[in-house]
Amino acid sequence: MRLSDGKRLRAALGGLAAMVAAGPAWAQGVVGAPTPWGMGLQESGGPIKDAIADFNTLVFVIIVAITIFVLALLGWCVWRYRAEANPTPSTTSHNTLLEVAWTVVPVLILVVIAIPSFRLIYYQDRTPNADLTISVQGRQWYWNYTYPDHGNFNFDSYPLQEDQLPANQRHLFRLAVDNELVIPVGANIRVLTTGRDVIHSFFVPALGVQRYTIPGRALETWMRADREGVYYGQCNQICGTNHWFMPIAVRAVSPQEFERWVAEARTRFARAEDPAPAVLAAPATTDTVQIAEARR
Ligand SMILES: [Cu+2]
Repeated sequence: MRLSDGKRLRAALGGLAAMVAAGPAWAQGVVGAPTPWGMGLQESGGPIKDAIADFNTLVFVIIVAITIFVLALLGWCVWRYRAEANPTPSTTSHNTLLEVAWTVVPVLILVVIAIPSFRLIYYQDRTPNADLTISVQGRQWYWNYTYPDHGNFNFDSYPLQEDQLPANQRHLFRLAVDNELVIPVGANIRVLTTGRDVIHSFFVPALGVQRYTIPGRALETWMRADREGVYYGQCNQICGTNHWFMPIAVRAVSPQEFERWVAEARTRFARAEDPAPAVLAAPATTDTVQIAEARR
């Protein structure tokens, strides 16, 4: 009996350890999402975010070092040159060596920041070897995704209302959508962005991707997810009344699962060629929820 109790305890502890290692149940499968009281950057899901995180660390170290140095210098001046210890104030107004130093040193620090900064800008700008292309269109107030390499099917992606989410996923309100943008894990995705009405911005922090979606203009960027899971983002260019409710969900799956999804999606979204229903032309004051529901 005791042995079986011990076994049960061990099994429970093992289960608990596995749960802790895997994160809370609601977060399983989720890789990129904001966390309560999160202070740092979101966990990285791919190479661009890794590069951004590295750059962030470099700049953070420099900032902390400068802050400590200035604070120490200030403290030393206050102490060393206080009136009590220094009754006759110095009348020094120039010091060539000091002036050269405090000009050259900041320039060097800026160069140290600028080189990796420019390298990062060009790295995230576009990929020279894209495995597939996805077109993203921002609309008031939802997203539309097209897969030109897979028969050009396209579909809309609307936010889910709070009561549409399972009870243990309510915290994903304002992040979860009905139709996620599905990508194969490990693939370099060329992302082309356009806008239909006003300027929006496609932003998925854990993948380190952000690009404006501008009407009448196609912009390019890229992303890659190295881990399977869901990466959440939001429109981050103020675009009207419902800007706050324009989430993005990117689901990274295995290449095999992606092929299966494509085959199914091509059938499911075959109606994509249909003209948009008239309800979309409703005035901006119409509740987007109603528009979203009418569209479904
Ligand atoms: Cu917006």
